[in-house]
Amino acid sequence: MKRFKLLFLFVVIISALPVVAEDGYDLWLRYKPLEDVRTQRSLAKQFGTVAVTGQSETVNAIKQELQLALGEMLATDIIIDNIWNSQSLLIGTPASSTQIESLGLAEKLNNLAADGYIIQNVRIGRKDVLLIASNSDVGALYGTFHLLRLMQTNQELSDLDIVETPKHMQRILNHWDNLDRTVERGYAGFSIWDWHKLPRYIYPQYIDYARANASIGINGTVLTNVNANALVLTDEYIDKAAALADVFRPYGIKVYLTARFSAPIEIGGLETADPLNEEVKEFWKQIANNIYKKIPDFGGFLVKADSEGQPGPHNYKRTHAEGANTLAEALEPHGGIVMWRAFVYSHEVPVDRALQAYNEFVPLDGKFNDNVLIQVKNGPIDFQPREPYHPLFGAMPKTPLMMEFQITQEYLGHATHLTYLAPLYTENLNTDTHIQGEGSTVAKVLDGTLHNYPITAIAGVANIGTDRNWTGHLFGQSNWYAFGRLAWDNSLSAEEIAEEWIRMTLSNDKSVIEPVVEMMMESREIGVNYRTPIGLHHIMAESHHYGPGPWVTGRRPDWTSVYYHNASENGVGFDRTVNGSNAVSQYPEPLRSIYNSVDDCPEKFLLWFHHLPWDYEMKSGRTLWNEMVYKYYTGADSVTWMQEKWNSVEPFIDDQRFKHVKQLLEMQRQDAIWWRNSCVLYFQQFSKMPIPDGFEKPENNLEYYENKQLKFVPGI
Ligand code: GCW
Repeated sequence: MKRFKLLFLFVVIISALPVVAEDGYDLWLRYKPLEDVRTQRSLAKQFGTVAVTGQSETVNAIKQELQLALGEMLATDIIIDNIWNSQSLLIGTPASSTQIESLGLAEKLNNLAADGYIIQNVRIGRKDVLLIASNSDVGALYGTFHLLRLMQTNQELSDLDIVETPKHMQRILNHWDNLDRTVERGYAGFSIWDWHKLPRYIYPQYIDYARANASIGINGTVLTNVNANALVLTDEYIDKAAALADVFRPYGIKVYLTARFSAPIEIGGLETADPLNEEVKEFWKQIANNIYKKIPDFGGFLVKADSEGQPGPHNYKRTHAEGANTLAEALEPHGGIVMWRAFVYSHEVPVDRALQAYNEFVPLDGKFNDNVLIQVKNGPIDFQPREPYHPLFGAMPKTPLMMEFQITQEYLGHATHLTYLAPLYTENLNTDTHIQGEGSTVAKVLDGTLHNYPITAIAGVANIGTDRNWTGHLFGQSNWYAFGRLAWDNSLSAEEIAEEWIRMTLSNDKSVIEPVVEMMMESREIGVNYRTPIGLHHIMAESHHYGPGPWVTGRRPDWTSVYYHNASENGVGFDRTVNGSNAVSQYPEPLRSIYNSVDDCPEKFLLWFHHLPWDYEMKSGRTLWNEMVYKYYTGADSVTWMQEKWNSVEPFIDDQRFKHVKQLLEMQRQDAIWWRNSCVLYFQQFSKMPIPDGFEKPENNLEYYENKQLKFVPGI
């Protein structure tokens, strides 16, 4: 009884202690001591000794993670053995453990894709054992992280029968990092790759980067910007990339590089980069040989060609297929792949930019070598707060298409605004293309279900930098996390991922989970509403893309806002119907007809596909103008609602992270009003209609907003 009282007192004291300050460096791998003391004790007994079978660097990584994680969460020393010796936790492969082999799991494991795993309660002899098994050590590492996640999120560990298999073979981060350590569209400091000090100096951060990625199943990283520098293909830089590859290898992560198409000229001393030229082909083979000598498991090349000034095969009147295949041939003997981007559009081509990638690539279906994937952005323009899905998905059955999502928030408030992107990702992945009847989602194109792609892949443009918390905004971490989780399992919901992340990153307390899930789940729609409601797009400020810029005009129409919103006294919106640019024709039926019809088109895409008069009647009964005003105002007001949600968690989390987010939310509120006022005043010139009663009037005039120029915005 006395002991019980003491324990009770202890618990009270512990919970009354202030929450310790955290700087966010640990991401979702914080491994806090389990709050429930009883569970902690019993798990300490169960997992105090562990068997991790096998011998490899990956097995060592598993052991290190367990030492750290179990040690912290269970507040005890952890003893890890190489062989099973009646421990209650067994991790390994049938090849490394006779016990695992004898459990008859071969069929189950063989049915999984590479690096899939199972977590099961089994009996070995008379012993109840929690088993994590895979056919590969990396799979066992993934399973280990899964178990740790279950513990971090307070899940029950009995009766487990978990079977996990990744939905995409390659799950890749794209770093738009330059060799001088600036990061294009990077808002979290400089590049974490210190090219100058590599290969001799390895930061501990590189290992933590690998751990974080492995914990969510990411298995590839493109180290360099798609606006590429050919230098990275020289021996000096290959050595540097090789040093990173060595750090990442135990965590199952392959290194990729961007290949500048004109490299044969720039570093090869040739006069041409024509992909059909024999010397050029030889150059690429030589580069590939050099790389594989130093990085035997090198993943391959990512290429941006004939796009925004990057050189490409068009310079030599060759097709994208001819360009990609030359690189693919060089990589093929080594097992590498080419990820060739479909983000191409030309200012010389006078057609709607949204049409160009499809027009360029669909005729090339079937013409790419087997180790080429086409990497397609989620929407046909460019990572806008909302876009319909890219019509290439589903239109190239003979060519593996991979997704490119943007994790960094180029158009969604950089590292200043809180925007949880999983709702954007899932909206896109779950869109039904109907190409093979109902249920033909974009996700099923990507994961190979529909066209049986021999390679499947998904990429996300990273938001990582040297900031102590990696992503600038604490909630930027949730986007990295969500990308990885969806890359592994495209059937997860944005909400369940949010909850997982909150539990691991902030707290398991429902006073935190509930308001923060709500806030995260609404945040993207709120961001759409105060920037580009009802299908508006590309109306942000020039070059840095942070603030509003509906007034942007310029020499190159497809880089201006006026081209995209097309506002005049007659109305607003981009006519992409059959009477306009006919972009609708690139979508399969019934989507083509749905998008083409002003009545059927979802209102979230209305001004993407239609040009409509200001008094057009919306489903709400409001005029288009009033609806637009309503969206801008509710969007901006909702940031205050987010602030209230966040304020409510103050008692439950540490001061440092609380204040960090609180300050950023206040900036976001002010910026949202800036967006709202700018856009409403700008469009009002054309609608000539009043801001309806009940909405406060903008405090400044349009001229004020047009003159508001930010200087030195990072990430350009
Ligand atoms: O979104 C645009 C960006 C460019 C980027 C380009 C691309 C890397 O504004 O900064 O360049 O897309 O995806 O290639």
